[in-house]
Amino acid sequence: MPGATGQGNAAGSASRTSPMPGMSMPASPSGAGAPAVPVTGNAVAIKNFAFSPATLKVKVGTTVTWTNQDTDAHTVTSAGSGGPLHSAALAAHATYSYTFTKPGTYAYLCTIHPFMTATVEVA
Ligand SMILES: [Cu+2]
Repeated sequence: MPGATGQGNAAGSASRTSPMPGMSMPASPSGAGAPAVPVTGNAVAIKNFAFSPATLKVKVGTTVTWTNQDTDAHTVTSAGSGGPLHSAALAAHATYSYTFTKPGTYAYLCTIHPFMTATVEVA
């Protein structure tokens, strides 16, 4: 019988060349940062005698900030009675913020120019 005892097996030479660390680039297909919904966020511009966007959709707890980009003064005032929005007259570049804590549709306007109307939808 041959004396070979089979001990000489090369135990699977560990010659795997590992890639350089830090080169992990997960290809997440849904990683695009741009949301498809056009009107989200928490900022409303007051510009050219209009609120932009005219309809803003936010989640409960969002603080919305209005910024007057006109040289004329404007206000952010809830339409009807009992609404929560009561800004002072905002001079140019002045801001007003409000945190929406309840879901609902909040219509508001500028009391100086009542044709300026817009809505915040809180869900
Ligand atoms: Cu106004």
